[in-house]
Amino acid sequence: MFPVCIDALKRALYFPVVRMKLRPSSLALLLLATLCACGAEADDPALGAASGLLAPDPFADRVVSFEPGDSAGFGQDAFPDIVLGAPEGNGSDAGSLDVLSLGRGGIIVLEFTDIILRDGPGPDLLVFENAFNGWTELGQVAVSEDGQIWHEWPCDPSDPDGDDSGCAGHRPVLSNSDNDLDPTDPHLAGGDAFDLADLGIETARFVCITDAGTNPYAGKTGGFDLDAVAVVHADEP
Ligand SMILES: [Ca+2]
Ligand SMILES: [Ca+2]
Ligand SMILES: [Ca+2]
Repeated sequence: MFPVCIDALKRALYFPVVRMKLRPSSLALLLLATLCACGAEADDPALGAASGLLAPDPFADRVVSFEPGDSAGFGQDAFPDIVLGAPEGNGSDAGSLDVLSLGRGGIIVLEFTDIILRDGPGPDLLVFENAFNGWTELGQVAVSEDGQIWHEWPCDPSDPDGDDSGCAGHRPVLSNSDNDLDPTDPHLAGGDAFDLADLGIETARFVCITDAGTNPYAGKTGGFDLDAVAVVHADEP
């Protein structure tokens, strides 16, 4: 069970996710994010072909709920599209701007509507933050089949530089819509990989990411910065 994710979904029944209005003060940030995104999103057929999954696409389809924490704000002008679709990684030396900052303790729940995440050999889910050059902001990841019963990968954020914390947000993101790096290949795409077998479950449709609460928080870019999530193994419903 993962109570914060259950609570987030319950609250979403009363406060459904809506697109946020553009604020003039955020135009510059939106421009930066747009330039980085380069226009590829969930329904881009070319990207699907590159990933080996013609249809449906391998990325999150819907944001079920988002509860920003303190020092969130960045990326909200382009929400929810900014966390749907392909990752827009900038490699090991720069972080993507195509991200949504969760803020301190922020929680986001995503859903796959046209595919079902399933357990295959090795990693099954990739989570893309914008880590680079040892600059890490970690988040805890949980999944659910029905949005009620949650299974979380153990996450210890006390060692942000260690790769074995179990959290997301360690590894730089290499794949983007301008290169040929398959965003569903754990060996090529970058990002942090998660295996359903470690949780003892076979399928999932919902992904919940919670800022670890131990990251830098300032301005509007605080905490875990979510770029995208992608399936490695999936079935059609
Ligand atoms: Ca697996
Ligand atoms: Ca970051
Ligand atoms: Ca993104």
